[in-house]
Amino acid sequence: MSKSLIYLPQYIHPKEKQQILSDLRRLYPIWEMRFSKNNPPPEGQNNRQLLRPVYWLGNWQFACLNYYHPPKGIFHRCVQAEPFPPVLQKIIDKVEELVRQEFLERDVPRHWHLNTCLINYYGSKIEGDKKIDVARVGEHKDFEPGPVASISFGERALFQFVSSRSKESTSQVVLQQWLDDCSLQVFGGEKFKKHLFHRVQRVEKKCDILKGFHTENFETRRINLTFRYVPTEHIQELHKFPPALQEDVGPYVQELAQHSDYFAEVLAQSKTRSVPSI
Ligand SMILES: O=C(O)CCC(=O)C(=O)O
Repeated sequence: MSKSLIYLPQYIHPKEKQQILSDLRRLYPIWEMRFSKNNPPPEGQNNRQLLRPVYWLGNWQFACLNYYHPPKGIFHRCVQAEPFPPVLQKIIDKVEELVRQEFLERDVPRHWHLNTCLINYYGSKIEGDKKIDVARVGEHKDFEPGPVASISFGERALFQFVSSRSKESTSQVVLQQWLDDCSLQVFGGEKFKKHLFHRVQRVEKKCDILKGFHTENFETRRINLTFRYVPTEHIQELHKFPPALQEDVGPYVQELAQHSDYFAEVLAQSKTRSVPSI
């Protein structure tokens, strides 16, 4: 029978885990703000920092560019970014095969392939001598077309699919799943991708801290990688973005460029090759 939700514990082999975590230890995740000068918060809202440091591979969807959101929000949302390290690419090739075998054809768009990866770091913020647990994600949908695949490392997380909240009632949990270390979850289709929202309610605290990641003032206890598909024509080099948007993401790119040759080149190109506004 075809599926639209898969959960496979121990999908990642311990050797692959070791290699992936060592690749991730070379990255310097950043803290993004939700809004920016040219994309200010809506009336009555303040700008805010995301609850966790993040890193993106394949293409970077900066929060202040409002994420990829078809049908209207498709241009100037996805900045071309670093490729997946080889071990991840190999795993993702296998996941794509699994999806093509198991999912209904109508739930897998033409040209679908997992070319985008959001790396979320879950844990506690360290402020002076206080630790503030921020290991959660509020209910939302992922708007990239087709199935989304998710790989987890570290402490297990309580992941929930929920029906949307209305004015009268809070959201109802339709299905929940603990996502374990080394597990793979894939979801797609009308119900899990289009209709329901999903959220991470909490991450266990069994003192299994993940060490050696460049998450400043932050104690990481879970790392989750979600793989998505953005049509390649909607992924653009930063120097082709409108100057105002380049200005908004400029500080983040500068920060990334301090530790990434790739983003150092992106920064150089955005200084020399940008098309001036008319
Ligand atoms: O951490 C997870 O398991 C899910 C993350 C998530 O919902 C997302 O990246 O959109």
